[in-house]
Amino acid sequence: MIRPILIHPDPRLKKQCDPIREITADLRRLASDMLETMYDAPGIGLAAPQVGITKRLIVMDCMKSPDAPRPLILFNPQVTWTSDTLSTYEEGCLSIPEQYADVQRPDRATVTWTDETGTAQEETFEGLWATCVQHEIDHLNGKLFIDYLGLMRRQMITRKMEKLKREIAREGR
Ligand code: K2U
Ligand code: ZN
Repeated sequence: MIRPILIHPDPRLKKQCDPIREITADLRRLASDMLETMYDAPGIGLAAPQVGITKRLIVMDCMKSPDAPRPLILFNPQVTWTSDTLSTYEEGCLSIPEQYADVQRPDRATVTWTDETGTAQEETFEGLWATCVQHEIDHLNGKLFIDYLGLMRRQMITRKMEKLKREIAREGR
């Protein structure tokens, strides 16, 4: 099912998420709900804290082409290597709607994780996948892309999100 995505500021988006000890049916259901929620947004990545679950789980599909989706479910993802070379991408975030800013990150990252079958995986991502996986793993450590911006820019975006949340709350009444 499609789950509501938390909007910044929210304490659950700033938490250090808990490691997953056992891949249960509930966690596999959460992962499939997260993929459904991500495609609906639409997005190319989503982290569990964004749907209010502060556990170390992310999903991604930076599909190369629309007819070749490649949904990935990553439990306890860890970056084990990053390139010295950096790339800049104009990032957004489903928890900070309509705000975009250039963020510089290593252009390649090696990640290890456990997949939904319980199998250990390792892959070196590059391009948009590298940007996306680092953006999602930041979410598991309570870090948002606006944390890479200057204080003024971050405060301006946070104030815009607080206004948006007030408007959503008024609509809801
Ligand atoms: O984590 C999220 O909020 C989903 C992010 C993932 C992402 C952000 C920046 C750069 C790459 C991935 C996005 O909102 S998904 C939306 C999107 C779609 C296409 C390209 C970039 C971002
Ligand atoms: Zn995000």
